[in-house]
Amino acid sequence: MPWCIFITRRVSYPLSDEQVKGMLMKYDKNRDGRISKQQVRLAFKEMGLHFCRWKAGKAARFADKNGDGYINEDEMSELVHYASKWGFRIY
Ligand SMILES: [Ca+2]
Repeated sequence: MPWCIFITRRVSYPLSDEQVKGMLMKYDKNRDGRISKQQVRLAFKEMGLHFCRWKAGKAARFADKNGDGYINEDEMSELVHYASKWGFRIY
């Protein structure tokens, strides 16, 4: 089954895993080194990527290895890896 994904804005510059993580970490407003699943969705949306809600939730659950409801820096690596499988190109 194809991923339900809408690319609304062209990302015209190459992004490394670290840059994507950096963009996600901007949403870590209280700087505790982790972001909520809701913030992950917001981050991808502002990067020009829209996922159907349950798909984004599935990705966040996949990445949230310790099940605390937040994505920390280690788990973010999983998320970036998972995102690349959606056809979100990371150079
Ligand atoms: Ca977690």
